[in-house]
Amino acid sequence: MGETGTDAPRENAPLWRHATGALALDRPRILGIVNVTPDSFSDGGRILTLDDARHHVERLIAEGADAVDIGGESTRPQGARAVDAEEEQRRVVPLVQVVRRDHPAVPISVDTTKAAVAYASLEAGASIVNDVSGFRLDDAMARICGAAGAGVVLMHSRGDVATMATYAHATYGDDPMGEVIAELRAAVGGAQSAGVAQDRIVLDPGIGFAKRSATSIAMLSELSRLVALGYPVLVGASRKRFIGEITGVAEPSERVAGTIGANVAALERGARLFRVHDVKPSREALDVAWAIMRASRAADSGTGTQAGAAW
Ligand code: HH2
Repeated sequence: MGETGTDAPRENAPLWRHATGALALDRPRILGIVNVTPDSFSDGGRILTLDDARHHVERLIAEGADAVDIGGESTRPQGARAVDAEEEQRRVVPLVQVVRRDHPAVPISVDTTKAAVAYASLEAGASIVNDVSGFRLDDAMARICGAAGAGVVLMHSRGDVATMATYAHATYGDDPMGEVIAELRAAVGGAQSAGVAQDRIVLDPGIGFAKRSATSIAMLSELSRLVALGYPVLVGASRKRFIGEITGVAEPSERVAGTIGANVAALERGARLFRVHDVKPSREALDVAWAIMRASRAADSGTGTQAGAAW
């Protein structure tokens, strides 16, 4: 799967280093979502036991996930219920242990805003900490990730866990991407001064987090501005509300085609990491789009012209 040892990277491809190895970003990489929560917006309550979770992980990996992203606390738009660190650890850590044992080469990301959960997960073999607060909500997070050499996803959001996926803080001036970039730059500065190395950091514009649909669309359309900062970019558009508003598909689990549209547009603008629920169709779509992008690049270099996208 995604480990460099088993999957030789192209020369000069950026590497995302993390606590158990490195992921070569020489092609689109997929993080398959594992929500071990009773209340997630699109798939909450579907994984109730450790065995359910194991089977779900098996399926994501078989379908082509490069890593899995395990979350034990929902941020659902209709007001998430905050979970204490003990309960979140009880949901997440046993699964991290099992996946690490069954799939030693697969990077495990843990979706948490709490340093205690991150610490216990990294001890149990996790590779990456995906913090939807961009290290805003727990002062100890950056230090713990730095000390463990974890890969980190710094996602843009505003507010706390209960409000970050609502519109309570969705107020922007005439350049929302400029504001998101400024806030993510501050997150990067904080992470680096607490000891997180530059080559561990991935940025995420936070689709749907403190953003109305028009702002989420602007994040994707102007994604190359975020890519230009020089950090790998991850996009989490999967099944989200803006897709429902564009397509009229009310049921989140039926927003697969819309998700793919968003992800292919993001790939063309320089995103290399995609957090998705539906791995198989996403894998196929991203691989086809990537093959076309690479062929255009080869054709452009043959004629001496510059390819437009940064890859
Ligand atoms: N979105 C969600 C959760 N975690 N992490 C990153 N890096 N980027 C995202 O866009 C992102 C994320 C929300 O989606 P989901 O996990 O499906 O729902 P819930 O928060 O209700 O569990």
